[in-house]
Amino acid sequence: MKLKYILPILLFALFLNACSSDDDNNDVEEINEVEGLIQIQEITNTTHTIELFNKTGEFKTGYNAVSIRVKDNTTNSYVENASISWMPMMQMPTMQHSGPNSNIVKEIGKNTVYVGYIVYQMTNTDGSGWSLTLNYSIGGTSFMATDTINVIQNDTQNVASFMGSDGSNYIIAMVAPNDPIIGINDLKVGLFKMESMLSFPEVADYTIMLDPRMPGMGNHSSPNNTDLTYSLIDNMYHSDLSLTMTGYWVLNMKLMNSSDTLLKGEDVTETNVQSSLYLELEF
Ligand SMILES: [Cu+2]
Repeated sequence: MKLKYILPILLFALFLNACSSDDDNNDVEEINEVEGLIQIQEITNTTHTIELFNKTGEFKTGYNAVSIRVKDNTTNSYVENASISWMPMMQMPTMQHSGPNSNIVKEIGKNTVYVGYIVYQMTNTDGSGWSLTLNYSIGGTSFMATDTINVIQNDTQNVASFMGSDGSNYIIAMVAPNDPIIGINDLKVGLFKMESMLSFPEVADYTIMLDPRMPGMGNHSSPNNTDLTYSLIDNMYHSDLSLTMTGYWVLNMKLMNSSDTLLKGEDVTETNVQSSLYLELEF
């Protein structure tokens, strides 16, 4: 075959090859947008499968960050333009109640993943009691999916419900650190007011005084802790938490409202070894 025939064939082959490799790179479905996460559960209805993920694959009492995908049951593709809300509910013997939960937003930089959080303030010993309802709309059409969920009791007290001296009920939940270190940790805590059985808004501009202690070692404290203050950036409370060694710590707290009135908690003294408001941590 003469060169003038071979050259066009070669070029055409190169062109085809370039096209097909381009196609591979642009295939969004090939990118795993939930890499590093474990599926907790799927909640399905006739049209969609709602996939729930987090780092452990389990709901536990306390603060739970949740990643969500919505799969179209007909096309098996993930919905990119859903607007989603949710309502966790716990059925108790004589009443039902929800818990603190965030709005659900599209995760920045992702096409198919939506994120939010739920705080479960309690659960039954067998993990039963809670259900999760998702209301969502896609292109103006509304859908609903609901199912029971399993919520396991966390080993340590990472969430607490209490009544303040103002007569209001509050929920406090530890958000971070997830992996504590010896040294200064970024402590992050959510504070919510129980306005009703269904409404638990974030509380702004209070102060939470912090006194971490090790009950197993003479109730010693640690240096360079700071009190928790409110941040408008994430609507959570932040402070420096100093942990001088591994083991079991009690984070004693005192909650002050925005006019510095004590709502809950006491100083730790020789005679009062623990505040009535505390969270626990073990590492
Ligand atoms: Cu309950």
